[in-house]
Amino acid sequence: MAFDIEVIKSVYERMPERVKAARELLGKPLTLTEKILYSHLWENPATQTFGRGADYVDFAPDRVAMQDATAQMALLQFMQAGRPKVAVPSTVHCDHLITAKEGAASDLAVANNESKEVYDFLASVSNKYGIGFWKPGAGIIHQVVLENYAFPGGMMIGTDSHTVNAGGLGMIAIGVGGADACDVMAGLPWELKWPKLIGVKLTGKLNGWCSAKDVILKVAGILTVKGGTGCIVEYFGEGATSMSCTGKGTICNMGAEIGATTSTFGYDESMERYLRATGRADVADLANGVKEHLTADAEVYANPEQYFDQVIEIDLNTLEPYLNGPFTPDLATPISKMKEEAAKNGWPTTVEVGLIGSCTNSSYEDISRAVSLAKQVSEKNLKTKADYLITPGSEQVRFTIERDGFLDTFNQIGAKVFTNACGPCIGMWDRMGAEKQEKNTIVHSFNRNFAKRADGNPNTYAFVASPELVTALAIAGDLTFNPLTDTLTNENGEQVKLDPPTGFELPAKGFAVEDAGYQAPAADGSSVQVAVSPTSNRLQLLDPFQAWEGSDLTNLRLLIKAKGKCTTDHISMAGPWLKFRGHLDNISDNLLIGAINFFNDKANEVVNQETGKAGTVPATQRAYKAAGIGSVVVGDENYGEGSSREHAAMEPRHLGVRAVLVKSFARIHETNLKKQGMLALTFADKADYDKIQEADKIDILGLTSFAPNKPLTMVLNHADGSKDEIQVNHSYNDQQIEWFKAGGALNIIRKSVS
Ligand code: MIC
Ligand code: SF4
Repeated sequence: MAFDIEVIKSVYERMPERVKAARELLGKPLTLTEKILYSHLWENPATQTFGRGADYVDFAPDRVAMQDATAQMALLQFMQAGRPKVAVPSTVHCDHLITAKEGAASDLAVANNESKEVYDFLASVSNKYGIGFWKPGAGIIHQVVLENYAFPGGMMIGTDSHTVNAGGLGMIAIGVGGADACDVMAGLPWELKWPKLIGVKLTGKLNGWCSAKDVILKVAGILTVKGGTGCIVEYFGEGATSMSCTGKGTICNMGAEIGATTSTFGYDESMERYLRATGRADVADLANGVKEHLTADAEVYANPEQYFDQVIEIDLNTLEPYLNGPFTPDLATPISKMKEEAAKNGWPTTVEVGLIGSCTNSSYEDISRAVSLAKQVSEKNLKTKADYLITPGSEQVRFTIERDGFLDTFNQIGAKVFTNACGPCIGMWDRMGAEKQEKNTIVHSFNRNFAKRADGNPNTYAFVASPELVTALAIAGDLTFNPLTDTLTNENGEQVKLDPPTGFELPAKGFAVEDAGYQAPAADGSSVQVAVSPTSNRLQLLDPFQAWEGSDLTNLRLLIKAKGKCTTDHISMAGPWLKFRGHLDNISDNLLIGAINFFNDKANEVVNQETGKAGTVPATQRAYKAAGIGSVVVGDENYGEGSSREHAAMEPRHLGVRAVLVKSFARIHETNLKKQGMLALTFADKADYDKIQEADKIDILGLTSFAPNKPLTMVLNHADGSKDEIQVNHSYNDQQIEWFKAGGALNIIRKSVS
């Protein structure tokens, strides 16, 4: 039986009437997205319609998922909310803290030892508050959620940007910061700006070398890393229904890379097959009973232009495999153009390592298709040129692919299998020689390829592709090898061509697993003790942030004016810093160390304007804090792109930064800043970015009458005595302004409890 089947039942019971009411209210046919959103409103029935991209709306999500690197902060906050138990089903997944080095068995043992304190903390908090706990080695959060918890028509939030993966099973699943998760677990509504809707019509059918990954790689090329901001993407058409459920998951998962709030697909037979194969026939039967509510009304898909804000059409019959990168996931190059592009841009073309797996591409289908290529190595007397590494997404997938002989085939081409965890995808990869910082190329089936992300080397050129293409390029050892047209020279000196990949949507013998790694919480956790040592360097209880002083902010210093791309990896790097995710003061030592200073083009070097001396960003900010001086961070477009990690908002808050002023924000990061009581501001005129000078003293005026839709004023007092006054916008609503005034949203929950 599926977990929490009662929750699913009650969602399906109320769905028909809520969908009907929404259809009447809107007076038009509904998209799937609208059906799910309207049936999850905090207040039902809906009495008003909501403006897309305009209104903030309260929702009641069905569940919460957290991964270990973000759960620590989420749960440290939840512990302060004073509730005995989580209000909705919630889970914790230990997947981010395991370094990939030697291989699964020994790496897992090292992590269990190194991170024991954190795992024990997460296990005991989970036990106490009724949270399901997935142990290290059980798998990556999103794969485990897809296999066990996701259900068509449901709504969930998760403290990881790739929570959106569950859209593959027809959910509205959204990545959030830990403070948002804390609200929902505490039984409070969850707020989101009503999204705009992008429809993607998939015609034709995937064939040959193309896979679901290529659909999202192409979409990323079209929409770019910020094109989906504020939008939910709904996929439909014959190309959608003919694709596997896990393929849909891949598309939704990587939808985080276009900034989309989430992506989803209507319920269809592929989802039903997947539910049954993963032991959830009960969910499939229930879903079949409300089928028509789990997809859009027919009129919508027949005339999408009338119902979506933007429509994109992709013909799967003519789609080509893509390679996206380097350094950004939206630089999309079809494989047939790679030779030309690589030469033009001077990208190194020898592929050193091919990596498959991760939360977005480790389904049975993905692995079986990659294995069909690995098999050809011996059949065609080839030799694999690059290293080949695999991170399975879950123990269930790993156990099943081992049983079916796939791991043996991979072993024959010299593959190394890492723990079922994030590993290299999040910089937890002890790659030999990376410290030499040599220019090199890797190809992987992960989501993100920002500089330094996989191995810490800024000169690693990482390209994202399907597991099939990654395997072919690893065999060839050449980024410009086009398996559709090119041949390889085998060990006998003959020219051979790789046959297109083939695979299985689901295992013919069914999935199998001996120990999935799940630990159920205590029925009554009230006597469970949660201990945090005051001398720990991994965990630190949170002190409340100070409330707003009630006046305008004056004489602030510019901490850094960041130039160009500034993702959450630049603001709060992962990899070696993941170990401090439960200790706010320690992790604050990575604040903005990856951001490029506009004034010297260097990372992690700014001038302390009080002393005139150059120093690192965290040290300079600590000096301002010690002197009681607030500061401002200035950034470019899509600031805070990438992860949901709220550390990127809590660190500046903890160290005394008062405002972040940028050309535009990524959604999750903007909310995280607001939640933590920071000022998240945007330039009314983007050209004003150029007016910010290094030694400015900055005032923020208008805070005593801070109100929705009313811009604030920033005065830039330049060192030469001149000044500029600029208008800065914000998107705070009344409630968010209260968070600012209280010094953070948590201070309000805390107050309501005490
Ligand atoms: C990522 O893919 O960047 C991560 C690591 O999963 C993050 C979460 C984190 O930083 O802990 C995400 O995507 O939200
Ligand atoms: Fe883990 Fe990578 Fe997936 Fe993030 S994208 S959850 S780091 S596997």
